Amino acid sequence: MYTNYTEEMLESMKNVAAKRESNAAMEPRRMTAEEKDNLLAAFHPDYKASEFAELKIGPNKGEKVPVELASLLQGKSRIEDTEIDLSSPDYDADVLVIGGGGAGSSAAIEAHQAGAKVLMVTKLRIGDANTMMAEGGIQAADKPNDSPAQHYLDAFGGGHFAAKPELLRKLVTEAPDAILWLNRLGVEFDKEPDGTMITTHGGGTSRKRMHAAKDYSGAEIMRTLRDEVLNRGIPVVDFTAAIELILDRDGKAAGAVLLNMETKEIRIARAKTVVLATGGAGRLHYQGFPTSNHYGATADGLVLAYRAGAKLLYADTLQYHPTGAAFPEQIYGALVTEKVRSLGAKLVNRNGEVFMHPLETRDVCAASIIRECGERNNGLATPGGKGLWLDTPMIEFKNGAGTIEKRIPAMMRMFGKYGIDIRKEPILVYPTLHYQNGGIDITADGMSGIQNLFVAGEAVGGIHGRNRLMGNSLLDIIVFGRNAGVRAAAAAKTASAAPLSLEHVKAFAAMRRDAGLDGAELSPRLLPHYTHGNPRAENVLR
Ligand code: MEZ
Repeated sequence: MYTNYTEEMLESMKNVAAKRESNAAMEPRRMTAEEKDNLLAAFHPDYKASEFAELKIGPNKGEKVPVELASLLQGKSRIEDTEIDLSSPDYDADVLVIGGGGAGSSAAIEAHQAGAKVLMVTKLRIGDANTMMAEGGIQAADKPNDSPAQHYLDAFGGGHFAAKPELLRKLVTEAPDAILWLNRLGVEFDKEPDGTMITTHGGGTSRKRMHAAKDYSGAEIMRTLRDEVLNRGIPVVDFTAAIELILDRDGKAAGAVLLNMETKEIRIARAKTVVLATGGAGRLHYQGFPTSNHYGATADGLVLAYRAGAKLLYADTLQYHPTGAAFPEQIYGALVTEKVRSLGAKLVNRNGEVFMHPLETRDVCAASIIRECGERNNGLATPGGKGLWLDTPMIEFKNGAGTIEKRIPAMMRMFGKYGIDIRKEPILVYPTLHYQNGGIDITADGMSGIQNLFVAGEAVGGIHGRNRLMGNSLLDIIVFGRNAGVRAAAAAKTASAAPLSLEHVKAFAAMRRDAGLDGAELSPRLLPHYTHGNPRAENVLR
């Protein structure tokens, strides 16, 4: 047993153990739509008006986004005071892919498959991305009792009916093929001895359609995609961030200004088309939340695209994963996969009481935990704040000994490192910043408002509406990553070769001055402040 539990935790664990049997047997009721609406309005961080600021310039002028994001979107370009020579680019490609995660890799593979000369640039290394950190699985309606239409209804409702229908339709209809593609590339999905895919529920799903590789599904997918990119010989320039997009004189995307993260040298990449796959924003720590995200998740793509004139959609909505690790403090904010609840663990307060259905959608579940720990004062103090129990021993109580080691070994290991045996002890959890629901507005062909600028993965807004269901992100990086690669390669065939330009950067700087936005915040941020801009700072490369 972990030795640093507080007295309060030890006492409370006795309540949890005493009620485990009766809690395991009960089926908590689902909240009504009205209860959910009231709960969200009162407790979900997206509704905390003081944490949002109105944009004063740019395509979304007048709309509200988190204060940290507003500051970056309206920030000062890293090249504002530098003369950039565009006359002899360092790299030339048909398709420039910015970002080395799952979406960028899928795009690179498909563009290469279509015959394009592809170049991938990535701020850290290929695979240092949120894809690698995804755990619980990827959704696809490929079982006889399910259908893409059913998948659509679940995701549309879960996203508060705000998803762009054409994007969500594409997501769910192309999901079965995404699984086949990954399977063919070599992803080791969990299967029955006869080869049938094992599928489970996630929050808000009406059918079991979560395909997983134990609880390291993202790492398994990323491993496979990375191998494919490297085996194809696609050039990958790592430790190299895009710090501005380059347009051509006609306003079409035509490359990027790059920064070597180690030497700080500037490089120029010219391309016929660009795929932006820069991921999310967890490392901006909105509202002071910890995060389950990779160190590179600093919303760079949103900044670059916004400055170049692309519109954002739902940039005011974030996902707080209900179960971040709240204790011990060494793993504060790390993801405790929803699969733990899919396998039967319930959320329990300090008195050992089940206070909600464990598979409500994420926004509802997170808000409910925040209420339980806050207004209702039924949480426990942790070094980082508060938390309440996720009763993991209930999994084996319901499904038999050995289930945890077989189905969620990464969770067992993460807590086991600190002497916590999740088969015997419940774990403390609290919401952690997990996902950027909003992002760059795209059409179903993956193109942003800027011609020849394609976007894929977490940098896109609108696929999921205002809340995303578990497993639909690993899915969207594949569906929209592949799509962006195919479309970008096709568009590259007819792209004209107009001269390169950074006039939009100058124009944006002028807008900032006119709006009195003279703050010195340099953007994109590239890495969180606490790494001091050093990609080799401790833990950044894990
Ligand atoms: O889609 C996700 O965010 C996911 C699968 C997370 C998890 O809980 O494992």
